[in-house]
Amino acid sequence: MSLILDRRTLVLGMGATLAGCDRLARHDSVREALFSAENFHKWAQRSLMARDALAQEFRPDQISPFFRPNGTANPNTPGYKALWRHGFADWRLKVGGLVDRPLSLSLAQLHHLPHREQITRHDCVEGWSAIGKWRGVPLKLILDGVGLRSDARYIVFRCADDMGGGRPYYESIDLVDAFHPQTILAFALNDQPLRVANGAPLRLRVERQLGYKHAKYLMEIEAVASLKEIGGGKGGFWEDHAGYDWYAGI
Ligand SMILES: Nc1nc2c(c(=O)[nH]1)N[C@H]1C(S)=C(S)[C@@H](COP(=O)(O)O)O[C@H]1N2
Ligand SMILES: [Mo]
Repeated sequence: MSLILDRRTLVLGMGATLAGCDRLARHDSVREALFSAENFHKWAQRSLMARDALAQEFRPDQISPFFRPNGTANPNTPGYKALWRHGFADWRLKVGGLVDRPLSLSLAQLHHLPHREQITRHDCVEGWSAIGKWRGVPLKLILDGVGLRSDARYIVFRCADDMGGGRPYYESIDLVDAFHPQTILAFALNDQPLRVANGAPLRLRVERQLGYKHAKYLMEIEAVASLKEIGGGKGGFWEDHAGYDWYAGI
């Protein structure tokens, strides 16, 4: 299938491709890979949209009066409480892994980098949505700054909240989403510094994916070649513990 003109052509083209693959698809594992909902979803979304297509942005009058917190609403660990008590002046975002120049960034340093502002809708897998205005630093700026090595394939986010047994929340995205213009490290919601409930002092916004990908309480960003060694190997806390899809495109 070369040129994708519209949904109809896409479906027709796909039929032909799959018919050609019929012999191959008789093998169970190949069939599973070809037809798994997750792979299809990811492939279809990537094929139908330009890779840098923007998520919808909204008008200021559409902002939800209250941005409901979900998941951890306060990490409440001794370490986090100490950071909070000092207004996050001692907090640092570590950026490392497969990069040329690892970094440690303070909130003040992040405030001095170029910002992006976007009014977007957050969709939680549990069935609620909220529109909020986010301000933060494009992740691309940080990744360009540290210099990704050529073997880096994913960006992993580690958070301050303890999900049990000392395991922090974590998430990961691929480089397409990492360099997407609306992927930002947000420190403000609706013109206020991020509240603890919404992920203070810094959280990820990755606007074309569901809520659980938007890691709150960021502590560390790591560039990796594979997700196999991260947590249970599926790339995120809920992916590992509840079977959520790693690619949660909306
Ligand atoms: N560190 C951390 N990040 C997290 C979560 C969490 O529990 N801990 N919950 C996720 C889920 S399921 C959602 S819907 C959003 C909720 O963001 P909000 O609290 O700002 O509404 O954060 C996501 N990021
Ligand atoms: Mo969620």
